[in-house]
Amino acid sequence: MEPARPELALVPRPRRLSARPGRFRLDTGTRLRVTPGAEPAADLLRHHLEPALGRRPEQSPDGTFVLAVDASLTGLGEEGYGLTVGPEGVLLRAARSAGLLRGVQTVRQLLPYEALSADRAVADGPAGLDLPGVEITDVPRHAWRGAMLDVARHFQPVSYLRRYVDLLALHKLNVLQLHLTDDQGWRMPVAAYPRLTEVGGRRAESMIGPAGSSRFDGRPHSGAYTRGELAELVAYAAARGVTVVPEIGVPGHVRAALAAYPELGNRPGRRLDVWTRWGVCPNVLGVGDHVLDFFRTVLDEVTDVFPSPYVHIGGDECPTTEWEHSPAAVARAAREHLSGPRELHGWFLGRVADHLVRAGRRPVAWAETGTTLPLDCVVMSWREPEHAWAAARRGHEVVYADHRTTYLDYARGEGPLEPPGQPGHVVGLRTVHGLDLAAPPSEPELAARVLGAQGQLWTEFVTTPEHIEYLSFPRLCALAERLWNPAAGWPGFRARLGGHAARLDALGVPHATPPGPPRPTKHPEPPAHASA
Ligand code: TNX
Repeated sequence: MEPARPELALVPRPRRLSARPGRFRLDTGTRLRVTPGAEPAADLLRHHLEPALGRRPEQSPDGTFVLAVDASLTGLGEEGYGLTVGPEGVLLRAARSAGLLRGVQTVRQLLPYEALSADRAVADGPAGLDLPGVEITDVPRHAWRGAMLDVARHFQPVSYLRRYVDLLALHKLNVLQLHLTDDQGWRMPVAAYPRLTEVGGRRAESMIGPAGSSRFDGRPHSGAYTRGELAELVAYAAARGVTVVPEIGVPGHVRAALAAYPELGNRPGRRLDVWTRWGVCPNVLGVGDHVLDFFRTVLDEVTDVFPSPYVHIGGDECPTTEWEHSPAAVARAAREHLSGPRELHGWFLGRVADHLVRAGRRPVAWAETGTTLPLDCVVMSWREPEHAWAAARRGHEVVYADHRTTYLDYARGEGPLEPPGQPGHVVGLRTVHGLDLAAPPSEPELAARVLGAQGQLWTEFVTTPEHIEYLSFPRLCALAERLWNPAAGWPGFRARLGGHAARLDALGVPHATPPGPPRPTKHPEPPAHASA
């Protein structure tokens, strides 16, 4: 049953929810009672309540709004929580502090919509800041509920990434994969190799239109993060229960790195520019020991900055033609007892994956088929749903990222107002909501290897925050719901989205407004490479 009261139209829908009589009035006198372990959630709640209340709620041992971590609570797992709201008080409980962070987002959604817009205090207005009486017990179905943002094709500053993290957290999404490197740009600072961002962080211009077009915009595009900015983003996301998973792609999609350090390539004397086209670039990494050492150093910096247990190493779309024509690569393949240079792809990824495993991390890679990646890798399957199951059958853990259901760079619909985007499929809201992670009926044991799923926002055609948000919402609402509570059906989701749209409006998310023509991109100065 879908709740009849609009303020109970939560997205994602909680596992169990029942309305209770009465309401709790939050006002400037409301005090929080915070038990040990609940401080991070209390900080987040204070941060979100402050604009609407006009002041930060205080803490007191006899506060009526209780946030409690209670390790003896069973059945709630890492991220589950219980929430009881009645006229006398609020009790938010979880077995782990991550569960409380999810509960705080439920509290935010239960508040009057206008409380979400940070620009005015609403507590003293006629409507006050009421929470409807409710009893919720909520547990997510899947542990990996992600969104990938490609900041390599078009750079976005950390100030914007913080807002994106906030929007993910509101929907209880818990992974932001940052696609930091690609043919068209390198955004991750590496102290040992400053040219990666100095040279690899800027391209002369960008292709207009899809891969294979012949027109270019004539405008340089650049940007890179500082180490301090990334560390701060990681902390900001962690305070919201969001893990930032960095992606450094190898051995293909590396043209920006080749432009910065030609010795990484298969023809070290050749000078390449940072790619200005879209599509699959023929240039890939060489397979000498110095290339592996270079990327080990890069990954050491990455693991220093990003505490995420998972580190993505790319692995997609790697043409092997250069290796087939390179005597050094052919010799390497023979030395490694491979059947030929084509197998260097899996071999290269295996060396890089080993390095991460030794550093205590889990490598993640895009599946080209699901059957060729090193077994240590978590497999992100994007081409065919069947690849997810092929990988799971081999024993991989899997994150489902099928392009037909989760690619947010594809158009939302056929309408004439849809902005130009990646040609290919239309991924409508209902398609995303149709995401189905059920294991094949004859192999139920595979279900346990599916960590979850992720939406992908590739940004070849996406230059502005407005465009990012138009493509992300409400499709990420649908993804979040399927991953949190797959039992909730389409009609109920549609109905609840009506109310939820008012929350997105209050937050200024242009979920219904196609973005206008792209504005000229800014050209920030190259970043300082000092670490923070
Ligand atoms: C394929 S999916 C890619 C990306 C493109 C995307 C465009 C994947 C692992 N590689 O490099 O941006 O298609 O939809």
